[in-house]
Amino acid sequence: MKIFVYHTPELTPTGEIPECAIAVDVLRATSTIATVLAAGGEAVQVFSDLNELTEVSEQWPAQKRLRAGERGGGKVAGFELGNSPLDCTPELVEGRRLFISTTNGTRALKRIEDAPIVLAAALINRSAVVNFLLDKQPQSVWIVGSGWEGSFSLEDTVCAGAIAHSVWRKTGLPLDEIAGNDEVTSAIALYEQWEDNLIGLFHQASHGKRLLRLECAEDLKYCAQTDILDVLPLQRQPGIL
Ligand code: 3SL
Repeated sequence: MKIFVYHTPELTPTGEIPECAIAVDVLRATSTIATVLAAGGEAVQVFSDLNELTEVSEQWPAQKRLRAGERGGGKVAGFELGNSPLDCTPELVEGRRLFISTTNGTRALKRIEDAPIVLAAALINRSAVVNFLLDKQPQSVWIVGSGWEGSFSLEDTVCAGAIAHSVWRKTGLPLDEIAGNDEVTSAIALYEQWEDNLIGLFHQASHGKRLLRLECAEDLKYCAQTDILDVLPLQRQPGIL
């Protein structure tokens, strides 16, 4: 298995797809997706465009759907939810489909949706993703950070490093047999530096600071936890996990 890390969807190679592609948006889209599925959500359907989300979700029974929209960290007017995983309680989401569009995370998922295997990963479900990789042994794996509007993000890179580090340690292979590009080695180094203080890293991160200004400190704490949900958000058809 060769792992490649790309810091943003824009940095992924064009004209090729890996056997397995993993979208990461720790703050907060993939943390929210994992939470919804762990809480019994029927599925999560992702959209880049808010109007398309509204049109498609209207064809779904009202009592069986939830609409989540985030732009600039805030909730989109008229939607039931923004993008806080803490709002996604079993009481609210069980048996319902979440239709969601966020600034960066859902764009990353849309970018990789043509890969044969597509996953959504966050720190909270890291081990479920790693166990899947070790079991299926895909030849090529892309871990794609969502970043923020095309730029690098610490929180997505540290999660990519957490996944790659765990695969590396569990296989016992030399790092250069696992690392497909230099970004993998640097993501692992970032993870090794911060693994005992991920919340501290989030407080350094520009998007972490943005969310703190929006009074989302509890979201940061929740998303900084590792391996708390045994859930594998696996795409069943393009855009639907
Ligand atoms: O960019 C995104 O997709 C979001 O996850 C951003 S936020 O954490 O909801 O602000």
